[in-house]
Amino acid sequence: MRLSRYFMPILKENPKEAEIVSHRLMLRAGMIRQQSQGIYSWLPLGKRVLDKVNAIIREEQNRAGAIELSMPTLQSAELWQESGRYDAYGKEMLRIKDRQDRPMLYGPTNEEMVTDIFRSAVKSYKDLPLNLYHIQLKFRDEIRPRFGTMRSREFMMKDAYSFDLTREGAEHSYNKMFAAYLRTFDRLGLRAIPMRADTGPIGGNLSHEFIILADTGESEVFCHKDFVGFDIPGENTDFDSVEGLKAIFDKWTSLYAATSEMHDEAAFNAVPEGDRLSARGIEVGHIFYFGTKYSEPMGAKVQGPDGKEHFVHMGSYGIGPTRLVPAIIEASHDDNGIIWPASVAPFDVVVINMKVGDEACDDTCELIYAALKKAGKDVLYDDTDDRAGTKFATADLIGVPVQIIAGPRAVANGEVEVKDRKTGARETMTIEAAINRFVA
Ligand code: 5CA
Repeated sequence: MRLSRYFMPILKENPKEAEIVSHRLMLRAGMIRQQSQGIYSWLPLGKRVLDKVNAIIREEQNRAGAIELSMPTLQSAELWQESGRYDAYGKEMLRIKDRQDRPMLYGPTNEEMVTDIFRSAVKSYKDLPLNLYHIQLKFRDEIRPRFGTMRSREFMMKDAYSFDLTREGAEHSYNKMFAAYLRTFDRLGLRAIPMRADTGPIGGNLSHEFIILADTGESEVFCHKDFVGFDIPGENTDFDSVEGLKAIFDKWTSLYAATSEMHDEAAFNAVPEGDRLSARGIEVGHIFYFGTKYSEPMGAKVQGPDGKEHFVHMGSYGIGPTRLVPAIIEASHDDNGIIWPASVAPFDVVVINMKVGDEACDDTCELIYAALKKAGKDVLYDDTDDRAGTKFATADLIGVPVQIIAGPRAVANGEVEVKDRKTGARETMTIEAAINRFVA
């Protein structure tokens, strides 16, 4: 991508409305724009990061055996009347009437709709277990939308829904998502700690929130500090192994960890004082087991091996991609801007032409740009006529992991400078060596 032809509206000044660093940096880097309170456009740079986050979420959901579909944002009120949640959900639900005066709503979550899909097609235990997910916009008319896309009214959610014949089966489905979440957040460069949590309007009594520790987090959390060093389940995790996944779940729930709603002071005080971690955190995921709460009122049942009909046991599993992007920034930035983990960086590398119009600089940059693109890298080429200082500041602000800097003096020697955004380390090397770092 040539920056001169891209759309990346950088702000020079710090936006006054932004209270936390991620919101400030997302606005300054031209990643998002507020359209009305708590409703955002994702501008091209932001969209790239969001897509990469979603790609990782999707890979790990698929690895754990979940199957992707797509459900609409608008839902009919009837479904919610069946489950009894239409009235119970309250003011957070945006209610709409269509031209025939039929009550509709902008979905805050999809338990009812997915249960309806399930009951229309699945009749036998032989088709279980089943886990269906989508990555879709949601709307919750939050009283206090704030911190940009961290807590917005329209936001994206990966929501998965599992169906099993028995409680034991449902627990295995829960453990699959539990392990998938540990892997997902790790691949996003985050350390998320599962904590016992309140279930709120979703319901049930088994639930974990996945929390990232951050000073700007909205939740107050308490946990054993050893969680910070626990091993993440590997790529070869066997998601069909009931014992294997149970062992992962048991290990990750063996020490104290709770959000303030579930906090038990006495249990926390039993943790040796030096091991106690009391901090603020950001909830990036939340998983629930709620048994037959929706399947019973909505009549979602299957025939079991005993020939009888059984209401299915369900769970739901959410991750907030549009919250994850600012959460990653909260965890990874410095005074100059964002520092993206390579896995979600909007570009792998930025090529900075320090003297556009200088033949040697132009040729060198074009050569590097073409070679890296050919190697399948996402490359941003700063070919604008901005001052070098402005280009450096922009490259640091948008947080691309590697900068290749081509200035007249180095280029005259057949060299460029390669800067690591995270460490700030600069290395002068031949043009060929710079390319080979990515191609090899
Ligand atoms: N149906 C269940 C799970 S699929 C559910 O709705 N769970 S939830 O309410 O906990 O939301 C799941 C995730 O969505 C949260 O962990 C959070 O990451 C994200 N999320 C929830 N509300 C917001 C919001 N207002 N802004 C941004 N992300 C949000």
